[in-house]
Amino acid sequence: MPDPHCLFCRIMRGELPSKKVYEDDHVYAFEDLHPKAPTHVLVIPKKHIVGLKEAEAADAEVIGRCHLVAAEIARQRNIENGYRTVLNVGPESGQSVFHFHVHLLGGRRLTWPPG
Ligand code: DGP
Repeated sequence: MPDPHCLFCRIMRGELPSKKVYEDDHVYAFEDLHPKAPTHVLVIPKKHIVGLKEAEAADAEVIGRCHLVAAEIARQRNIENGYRTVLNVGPESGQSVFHFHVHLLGGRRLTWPPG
């Protein structure tokens, strides 16, 4: 069920503006408001899932779909020489929005390990 108060549910429903990159029946992708790389896209399931640690077995398919959408966006943007998909899990990792999202970061050299 969508959460009426969730920021990303509201973005996905078009109640708040976003720069849409991709949409299908299960997944929505949009430009991050505060990009950390030339490509910084957020890929979210339309189902409200709080985060990876709250995900259930039934969410496996849509979590996989989110990653495959990220890979397709990277292909279209010609950043396949090096990009990163990131899940921040829990407040101490930097998760600030509690609707599962894959960060797709690329278009510049990425350092390892992330901070
Ligand atoms: P995280 O810190 O992993 O929970 O990532 C949340 C991301 O969401 C962060 O990179 C900034 C982005 N963000 C927060 N609010 C908005 C918004 O209103 N619109 C868009 N496009 N991105 C947002």
